[in-house]
This record gives sequence, C-alpha cells and structure tokens, in this order.
Amino acid sequence: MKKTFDGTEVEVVRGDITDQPDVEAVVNAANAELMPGGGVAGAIHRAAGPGLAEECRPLAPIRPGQAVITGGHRLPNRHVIHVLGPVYGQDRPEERLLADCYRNALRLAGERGISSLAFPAVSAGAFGYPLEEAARVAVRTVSEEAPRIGGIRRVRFVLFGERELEAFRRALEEVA
Ligand code: AR6
Repeated sequence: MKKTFDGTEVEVVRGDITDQPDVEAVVNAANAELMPGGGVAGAIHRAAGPGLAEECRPLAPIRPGQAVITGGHRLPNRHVIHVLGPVYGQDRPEERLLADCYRNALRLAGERGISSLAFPAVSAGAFGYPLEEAARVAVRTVSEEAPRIGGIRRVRFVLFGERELEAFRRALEEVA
C-alpha cells in the first residue's frame, strides 16, 4: 500500500529490512551501544558484517530519540541510520521520543542527500511499544516531516509479520 504526501511517496510492505536493495538507506532499531543484539539490530549487523560494529563504536552511546549515520558495509544500501527507540514504560515521554527517532532519521537523510529510505517498526519489538500506537506515531511523523525535508522521494516501512503489516496499513489509511 502507498500514499503520496506532497511529492513524498510513503509505502508499507511486508519483508526483511536487510533485503531492500532499492533504497539508499535502511534504519536500524538499535541499542544505545550500537552493537548487534537481537531483532532488527542483529539482522542488520549480521548482513553488514563486522565493519559496521567497528564504525559504530566511536559513535556510541546514543540517547533515546537520537539518530546517527554510518555506511552500509555489506548491505545492499549505501547507508545505515541507527536510531534508539524508547523502552515502553521506561523512557518518557514515549510518544515524543519515538517521533524523534523518525524525525531525526529523516533530517540526517536530508542532510546527506538521501532520497529513499526504509524503516522497521522502531520500539515495537523488544522495547515493548504497543503496535497500533507505534504504527500511528511512525506514519504520522513520516507523512508530516518527510515532505518538509527537501529531496526525500520515498519512505518505506518494512514490517516483519502480518500483524505489524496490518497495523501500519491501517495507520497509513487513516492519516490525512
Ligand atoms: N526486518 C524487519 N523487521 C524486523 C526484522 C527484520 N529483519 N527483525 C525484527 N523485525 P526490535 P526494538 C521487527 O526488537 O523494539 C534489539 O535487541 C520486529 O518484529 O528489533 O526497537 C536491539 O539490540 C518488530 O516488529 O526493535 C535493542 O536492544 C520490529 O522489527 C532492541 O532490540 C522492532 O523490533 C530494540 O528494540
């Protein structure tokens, strides 16, 4: 499913964030130390190879809501943008910190001239953010912010499971 906001196409697909060769940057749902871990971070570091952790080391630790950028190493993407989502029930205010992840990732992309990027459902796995709410914050923030940043043509949400896909699809349907 796709929708266009002022020249920026926002799409929702089911898939694996490490298998998106047609976008310039993928976003990592990272941990503060920017180390491999589980979920998205584990998959990204496995696919990128050890050079990614090496490049990450001097950039860590990062704070909830913050975004940093590295190369893609062995991934098919030129860049990885690492964000630290809030741990639900612990890092507050959760909604603003989650929106900051998307906003700051888009800003970094804009500064680097990146025109296409893919996000996973940040905080919706190990960090426990309720899925429907996480999807609404993600879709609302991206649809508002991406068109304001010059040059971002395409933003893709890549969801691992059917339930995640449905939540993001609904959120995209509902956003004005
Ligand atoms: N591609 C796309 N989505 C994925 C993939 C994948 N390869 N793998 C998992 N997901 P999570 P968080 C989905 O836990 O909640 C890590 O251990 C997953 O089903 O990766 O921000 C880090 O080291 C869920 O919907 O990120 C951190 O400590 C979503 O991606 C911590 O988890 C996010 O799940 C970050 O937790």
